[in-house]
Amino acid sequence: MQTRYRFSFGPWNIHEGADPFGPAVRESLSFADKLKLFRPLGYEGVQFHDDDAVPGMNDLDGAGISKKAAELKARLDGEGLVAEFVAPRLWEDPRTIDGGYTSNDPACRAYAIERSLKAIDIALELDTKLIVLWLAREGTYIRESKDSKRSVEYIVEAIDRMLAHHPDIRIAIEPKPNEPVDVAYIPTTGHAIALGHLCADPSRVGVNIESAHAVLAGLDPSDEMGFALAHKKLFTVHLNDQNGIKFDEDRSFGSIDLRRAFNQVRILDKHGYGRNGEFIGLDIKAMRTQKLDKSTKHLSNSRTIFLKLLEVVRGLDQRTVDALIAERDYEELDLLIINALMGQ
Ligand code: XLS
Ligand code: MG
Repeated sequence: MQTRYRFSFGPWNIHEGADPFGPAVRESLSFADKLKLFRPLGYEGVQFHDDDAVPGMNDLDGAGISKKAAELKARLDGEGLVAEFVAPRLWEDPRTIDGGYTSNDPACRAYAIERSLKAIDIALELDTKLIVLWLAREGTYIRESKDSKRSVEYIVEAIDRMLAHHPDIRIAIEPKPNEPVDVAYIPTTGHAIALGHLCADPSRVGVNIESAHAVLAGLDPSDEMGFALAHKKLFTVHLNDQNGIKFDEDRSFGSIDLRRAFNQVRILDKHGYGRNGEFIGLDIKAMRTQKLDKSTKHLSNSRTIFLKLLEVVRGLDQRTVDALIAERDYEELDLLIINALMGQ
């Protein structure tokens, strides 16, 4: 039976084009307007940062947060959308300047944990049990500023608090090797999976693999996905593309290296990713040069590219592939794949 894929993205993927060297170049769309775009673009899942879901959450008490989240759930229902995950945004508040869970200031560490527990409360109201943890500032600019062993223990303590907060929530760690910090403590899929085994309930800790983050670590995203699949840890994905080891580009899926994208689709489809409700999540940004009225093409294009690559994957003559593998004729297999990608 073939998987029918469902697609998701986050409201931050419709973006005003600001970068570290220049301001916004497109007007902001309201959150309500963004929500209306999902279905026409072919997406049914919404990825949330906690404060995308409940703006101003730091100023609300538990009841206030739940009420706002319940209102959002009704709006999602009205648009025919579901929440895929909620991610605590632990990188903008002044209390997270030196990291969240690994901050050297105990009050800041306490804030990061409290904020994460509130993100779980929001997720439960939105009827999702998946929490994504991008550990943006859990790392250092200079090694001497923190103790790397103690930092890993702090992250484990924070995750254990989250796991204890609700018995059904699952945590997908999104590894990234650098940016915004110089060096992150959980840079790769392997680190994230190993970290999960230090936690109180490893079965509820997995990964969100972002293609670009794997490339930034000098790794192949499809092999990272295979590693996670072998561990039954691929809770979700952030597909996109990345032109080499530089700043995080979040380019449209397949737009830089089509064969690398093909191999991600191949490994996901071959091993039944999506059959337990996992989404094909995108994490992509329109180029800064794109005009406002055409600034969602990266979303439709990425989905189209995924589905076209899926046709290529499923259209391969597996007997020929197997015969070439048996012959160890990888030169011919190479040409066969390239021809398939060129539509021949
Ligand atoms: C940033 C992250 C993004 C979200 C989730 O690189 O890719 O996934 O912010 O927290
Ligand atoms: Mg991401």
